[in-house]
Amino acid sequence: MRQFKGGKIPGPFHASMGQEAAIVGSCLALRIDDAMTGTHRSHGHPIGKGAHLDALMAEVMGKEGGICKGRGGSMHLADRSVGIISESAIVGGGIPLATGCAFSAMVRGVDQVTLCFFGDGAVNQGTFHESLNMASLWKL
Ligand SMILES: Cc1ncc(C[n+]2csc(CCOP(=O)(O)OP(=O)(O)O)c2C)c(N)n1
Repeated sequence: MRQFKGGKIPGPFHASMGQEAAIVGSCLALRIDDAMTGTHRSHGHPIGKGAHLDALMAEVMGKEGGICKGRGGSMHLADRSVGIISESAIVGGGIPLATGCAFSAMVRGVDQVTLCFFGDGAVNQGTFHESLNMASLWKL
């Protein structure tokens, strides 16, 4: 937050302070090859999944050395090397991606788990209801 106020972080900045326990509790149960999707606020989540802090911080600051070469910024910390398939500013956007990822694991016959983070606001989105419907039908 200090860096943002000091003008070091480009674009908007949505802190995930206060969400640490949920991140640690859920990510510790995952393997590195398990998948995860996050939101506009998912800063601590890649850390929980095992991402390297220097490349993560470089991404938040929009630098070339970042996990997405600084093109994604703080709302798109998708570190594929630790299984994060998407972090997105589109509220509810990660839920169908997580459903598709879980479907892919089922088709491939692997025991890979997909963890999907979203805020309570996303529950009001069609993607939430559609994705849960499909997940239930396909028994994901
Ligand atoms: C599809 C979509 N609609 C609206 C917005 C504008 N928007 C950005 S954050 C936000 C609130 C999200 O609430 P919640 O999912 O509970 O997350 P929080 O920021 O409260 O942690 C909204 C409506 C958006 N980014 N995407």
